[in-house]
Formats: sequence, C-alpha cells, structure tokens
Amino acid sequence: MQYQFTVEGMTCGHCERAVVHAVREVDTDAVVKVDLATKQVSVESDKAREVIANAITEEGYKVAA
Ligand SMILES: [Cu+2]
Repeated sequence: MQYQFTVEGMTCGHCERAVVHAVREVDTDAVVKVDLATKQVSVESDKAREVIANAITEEGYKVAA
C-alpha cells in the first residue's frame, strides 16, 4: 500500500532519519520518503495505515488527520 502523511514537527535531517527509522521499526521493508519542505512523508508498506501513523506519533511527531 502507498500512504501519504502530513507530519508536523520535522525540522532537519535528524527528524527525517528519526521518522524513517520509526517506520522501519514496524516494517523493515517499508519504502519511506520524506520531504521536509512540504512536511510530506510517503510510505510504501504492507502494514495498516494506523500502524505506520502510530509509529511516527510515538517517535514524537504529529501526523495531521
Ligand atoms: Cu530535527
């Protein structure tokens, strides 16, 4: 599945890596792309959307509804 998230609170490369890492923790095969400027995170994963969103939230970033 291909998911698109708007994620608040990412400001730098560290945040980007933290988000990618958080997603990979729930799905090691996930393909994650982060665009800091537009706050967009696209994820290709077999996991449910909520599982990915929760992983990002637990890392300390806000997923817009
Ligand atoms: Cu940062």
